Amino acid sequence: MHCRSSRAGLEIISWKKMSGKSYNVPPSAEFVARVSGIATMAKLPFQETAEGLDAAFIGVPIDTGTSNRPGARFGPRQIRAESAMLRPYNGGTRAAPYESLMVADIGDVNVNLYDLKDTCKRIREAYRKILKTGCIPLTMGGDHTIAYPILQAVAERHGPVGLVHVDAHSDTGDVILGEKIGHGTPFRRCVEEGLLDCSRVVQIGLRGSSYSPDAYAWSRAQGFRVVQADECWHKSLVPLMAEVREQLGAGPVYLSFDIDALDPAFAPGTGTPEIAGLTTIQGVEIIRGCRGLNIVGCDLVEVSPPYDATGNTALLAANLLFEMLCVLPKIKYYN
Ligand SMILES: [Mn+2]
Repeated sequence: MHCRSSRAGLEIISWKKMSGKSYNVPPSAEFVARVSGIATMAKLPFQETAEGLDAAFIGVPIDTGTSNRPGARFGPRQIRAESAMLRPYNGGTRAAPYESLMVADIGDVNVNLYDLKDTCKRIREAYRKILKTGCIPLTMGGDHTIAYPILQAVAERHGPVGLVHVDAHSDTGDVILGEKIGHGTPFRRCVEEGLLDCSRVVQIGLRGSSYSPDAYAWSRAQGFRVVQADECWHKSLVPLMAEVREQLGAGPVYLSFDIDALDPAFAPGTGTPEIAGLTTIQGVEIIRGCRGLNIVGCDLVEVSPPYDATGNTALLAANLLFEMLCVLPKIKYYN
């Protein structure tokens, strides 16, 4: 290892590898104090644009689409703070993301907290620019509204995409309080606009009380596979993910992970919690089970730090985002 950082700032740290390429690598806490420096995701360097990157962490700090507890606008900041614990290798899968891809934190979309529709426009335009460079965005939300404009930009580049949607809610509502745009409607809007390849969509973790006896009928009618949380209880999700990989095939896939898919015992800091959810282990199994898919973008949404008294929800989110990075195409594994 070669470490060029002499102070606790944000100098680019790089390892030269046998391939002759060098990549951004977070500084090791053996040499640079974990708590030092400006908070970026995983203590990666910050850069202004996605130029030259294979993957980028980006924040979308809004909660103006939220129907219940607000606070997700603080999600990206808190996830970055808790991400200081992340080390460069995946101890479970032996993935080596920073020997495979050039990754940085490219900051936040400049959202309009007073106008959700304008925010959606700003998100779409920001992601158009990111995707044009060939970079894969790993997004820190923000409430789930953001998946809609992100998927507009993603589908513009890749065509209709497959979707792995992990969530307590289907987010396929039509209108809420007279509004088409909100955190309960993004995937309805995506279907209407042809952004999804509906036979390659799976929703995992859905649960909770509902407004009708079959709350997920609309999803199923579109061709989505719906895996309710009840079907996941007490089980490993490794077999499920083998089926998901078969269903989604080789085409482009977007991964959208709402932290409320997990039980509030694990992730209390969120806007619309539902009991009897997935475990942390199942969440990791889902993401690791996406290895081999042609992932073109990921998000982790709905972390609400004001309801996250221990910081554990944001810590969990940071780790899930790292797991997402570890299953992107072309990642090197030491096994
Ligand atoms: Mn959601």
